[in-house]
Amino acid sequence: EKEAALAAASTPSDSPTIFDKIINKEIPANVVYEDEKVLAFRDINPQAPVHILIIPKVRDGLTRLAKAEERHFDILGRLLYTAKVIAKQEGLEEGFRIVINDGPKGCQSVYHIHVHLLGDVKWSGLLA
Ligand code: DGP
Repeated sequence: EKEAALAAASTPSDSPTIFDKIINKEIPANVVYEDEKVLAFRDINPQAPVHILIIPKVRDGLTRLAKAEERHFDILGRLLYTAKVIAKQEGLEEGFRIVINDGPKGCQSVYHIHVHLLGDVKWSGLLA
């Protein structure tokens, strides 16, 4: 599992990602939540019965959590708050898992920060 996740990780980059195409509706996604700042959609390769990605609509330098600065405090809070809202919407009353992968050694593959919301998780390991 860990080796597969590390193999999927890619080199950090400031280039636009596939998530911009989802934000701009150039490619389809199963959107579960949207407001003016945040978009959330189902992961194309789900690791749990509920697996949703929550992203800022404007990346503003947040390719990864390691790039966070004070100006990002609001959006970082919104991403987590939105995870809670969606968890309720998805009926995850008994709990859920939040994951943020950072960088090549943190299994990150898409360099537009995103929060993974996982529900009905069966596996108890650390990786999604
Ligand atoms: P990470 O490894 O933390 O960078 O997670 C990136 C996730 O993005 C991974 O779980 C698969 C998902 N993903 C990649 N491309 C697409 C896509 O085009 N659509 C959707 N819905 N998810 C995608």
